[in-house]
Amino acid sequence: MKIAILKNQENAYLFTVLNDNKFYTCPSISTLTDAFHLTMVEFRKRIESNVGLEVNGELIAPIAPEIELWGAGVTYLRSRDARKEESGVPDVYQRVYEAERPELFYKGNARRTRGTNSPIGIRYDSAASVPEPEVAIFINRHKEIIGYSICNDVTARSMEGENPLYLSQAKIYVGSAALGPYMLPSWLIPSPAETTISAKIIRDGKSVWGASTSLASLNRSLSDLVDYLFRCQEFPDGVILSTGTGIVPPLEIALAHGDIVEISVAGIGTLSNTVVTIPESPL
Ligand code: DO4
Ligand code: MG
Repeated sequence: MKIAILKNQENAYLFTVLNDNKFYTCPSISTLTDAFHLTMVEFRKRIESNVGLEVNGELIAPIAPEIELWGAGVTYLRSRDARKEESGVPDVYQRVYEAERPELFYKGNARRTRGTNSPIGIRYDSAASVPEPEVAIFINRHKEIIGYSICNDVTARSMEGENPLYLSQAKIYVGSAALGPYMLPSWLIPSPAETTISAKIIRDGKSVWGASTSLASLNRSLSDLVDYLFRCQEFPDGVILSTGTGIVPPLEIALAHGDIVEISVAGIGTLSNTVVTIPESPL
């Protein structure tokens, strides 16, 4: 069982339960925001017992207008080491990796987040950009993790490498976040070691880079990340947190216009997005 958000022919967004490759409405939950208002026990009861009509539509990112997307950073050794290699100030990454307080940053909202099969962006003014394949956790308003999905925290690598104070520009621009294709209810997630994360970049039909890791290599506990995220913050409609990348391409690999990025997480599925260059004035 997985949760999917579909856009139907009337352009309505439907909260659906995916079972045996078929999508069903859930009569007592209309939106992801509704789900984030329920306790986990109530959410589970409703999606397990209250399956409605079979429906179809286009898969869109599992997020809603009221829900923010945040990111955690330098939570895997690989992220720390890759950032130290490219940065003029490697010390900040070493220090945050070892610190009690994690790095947390705002990444976007529903308008900024692309679903599977929608294009993701690379900035025209960044010499190198990379995908960041991450597990995203869905946290309800009661601070409970109700589900897991896949996030691509696309990053303008050379911009962040030039100066970490450019982080917001490197992380938040048109097409810099992708999420989906589904949310796996948290009680169905495999063990951390079995929650493998793999990614590849496909160019002209051929894989030009690929790597994998697992959630077991995350250097922090999920509950610790959630605790820090909720410090001095209100999330009355819940929040999605991308937990950081354990996969970073080597310096000679950068995304190019037309590439396809595929990220697969065991138990959840594959998030696939084509890369487009974002010009200076996208509109
Ligand atoms: O420190 C900058 C961001 C780190 C990040 O996004 C990650 O480690 O995934
Ligand atoms: Mg990241």
